[in-house]
Amino acid sequence: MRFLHTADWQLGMTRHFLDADAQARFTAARTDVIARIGELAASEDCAFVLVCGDVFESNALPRRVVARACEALRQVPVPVYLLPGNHDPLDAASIYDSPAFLDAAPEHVHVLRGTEPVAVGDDIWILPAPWTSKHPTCDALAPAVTHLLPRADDGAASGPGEVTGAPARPGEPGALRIVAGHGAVDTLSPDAHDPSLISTPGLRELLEAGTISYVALGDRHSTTEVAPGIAYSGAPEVTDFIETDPGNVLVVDLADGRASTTAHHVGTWSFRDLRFEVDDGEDVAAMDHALAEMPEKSRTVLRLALRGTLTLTEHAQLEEVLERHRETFASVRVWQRHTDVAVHVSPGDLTQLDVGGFVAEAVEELTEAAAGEGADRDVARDSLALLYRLAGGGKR
Ligand SMILES: [Mn+2]
Repeated sequence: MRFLHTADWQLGMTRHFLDADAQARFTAARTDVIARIGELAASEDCAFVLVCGDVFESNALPRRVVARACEALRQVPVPVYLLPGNHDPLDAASIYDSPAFLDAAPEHVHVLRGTEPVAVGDDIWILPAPWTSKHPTCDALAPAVTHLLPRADDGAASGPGEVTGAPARPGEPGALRIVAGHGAVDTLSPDAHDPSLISTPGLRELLEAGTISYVALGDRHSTTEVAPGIAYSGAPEVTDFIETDPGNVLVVDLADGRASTTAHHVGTWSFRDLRFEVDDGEDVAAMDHALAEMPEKSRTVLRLALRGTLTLTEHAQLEEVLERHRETFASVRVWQRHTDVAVHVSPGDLTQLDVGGFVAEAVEELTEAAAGEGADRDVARDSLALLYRLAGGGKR
């Protein structure tokens, strides 16, 4: 038995560093990846697609985001199970209860609204743990795992028709049971006081005993194996710089009750942190070349850490290079916290500045301050760099 595990679609996500044009492409990419997931599910012979939370960026999104998501879901040729996560919890304002969703959701798309086991095949069960608020007060998986705790009449199996009453272990002893959850796990979270933290030792025991076959998780946007049989699929399209391995979905094989996963890259966007040492014009030209060589610029977001010392002329060249690449990349930002480019004034810089009168006097004063150690040194350097650009210096 095979299925496709994904999560954290974060449909409708906005990023402050994208301009309107890039944001529109980013938004479209998050929807377009759904069709590729559908194609992969078909080509890999997956029985269904399981989305482990944060399908939507929030419960309050423009109607068109939901409409386009439903339209994309329509193209997925297998059943799709959506688990509400912390971004789209099943609370009073749930997006899954909005007319936009209810009117447009295709019939083969199912929202995992409760913690009762859901039969998804011949003795194959999903044990869902949907979020019902943004701040759960207990282990996010506890409500689903309750069904697996030993019972007084342990050994008696219940059938598909009997799961709506008191919690019971679903299916025959050999049933395939997949836990679907969302949230941080104890072994990876730095916040030990988070009440929703998912405890892994119990899950590992259930896996080893064969009571469950796989724990499908969402929340962590990088593909991560927590332990054998417990995994985060990661987000199918990147959402942040901190992610180490985003853009994947997992095809999960369940054979003999054990799971094996294969990651497939489906993402089209990338967020890159780059560092450059810039100490002269050649360094700036090398950076220019490195950026020019990068592929898929319209879907690449850059954050640059720059270090070095440049003359006014070279600094103007740097600014020109950055501005030019901003035309083709989705975003090019200088990461101020990790950037330290000192600008100094060389005699050559000033001979290029064709200014006279009071401007020349100001340049002289600023040059003195820029060369000194006073508190106004940086302001003087920035002012000179600006003046230099405004006066048309450094044009090639
Ligand atoms: Mn998420």
